[in-house]
Amino acid sequence: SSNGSILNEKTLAMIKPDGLFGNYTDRIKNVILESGFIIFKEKVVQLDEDSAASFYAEHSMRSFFSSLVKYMTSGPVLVMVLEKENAVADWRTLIGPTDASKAKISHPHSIRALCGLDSEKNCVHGSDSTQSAEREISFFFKEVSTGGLVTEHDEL
Ligand code: RTP
Ligand code: MG
Repeated sequence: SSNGSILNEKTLAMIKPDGLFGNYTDRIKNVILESGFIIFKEKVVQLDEDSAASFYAEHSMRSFFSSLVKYMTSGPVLVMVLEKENAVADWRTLIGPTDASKAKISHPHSIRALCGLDSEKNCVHGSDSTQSAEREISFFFKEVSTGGLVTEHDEL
């Protein structure tokens, strides 16, 4: 359906293990809601090695990959489907640059500046494109369609 595909764009947001351990969930959710997003779906998940590796498969050849998988499996994560006009780009702007230590200087009001530590432990994730958002939302929420409508699939 084309209904609301622009006005109701969706993105996948995640509070990573350091964000949950550090008790940043409420502060991050306040930023999300104050910025006009709707939290369409949310759940807490403990990733295992296979699922973390699969989620970040695009980085499987990078030197930091095994460290990234270890980090992402170090505790539970909170995954959220956020909905808003221009959700993908606007959430990426809110979280700030990947390296949280640099974010603290260049983007002091970003979420990564608030709760991140360095180039790995950066406390939040955001889809980097509408295509990634579609893949990542269905990775965690099989029942959500990114077309703006919810499709409930009958499981046989
Ligand atoms: P994310 O996918 O988590 O939203 O982060 P991003 O787009 O800003 O950065 P990306 O390049 O996709 O990297 C994914 C995650 O891998 C970890 N990382 N570690 N040690 C390093 O140099 C390094 N570089 C990236 C971070 O946790 C990053 O968010
Ligand atoms: Mg990324």
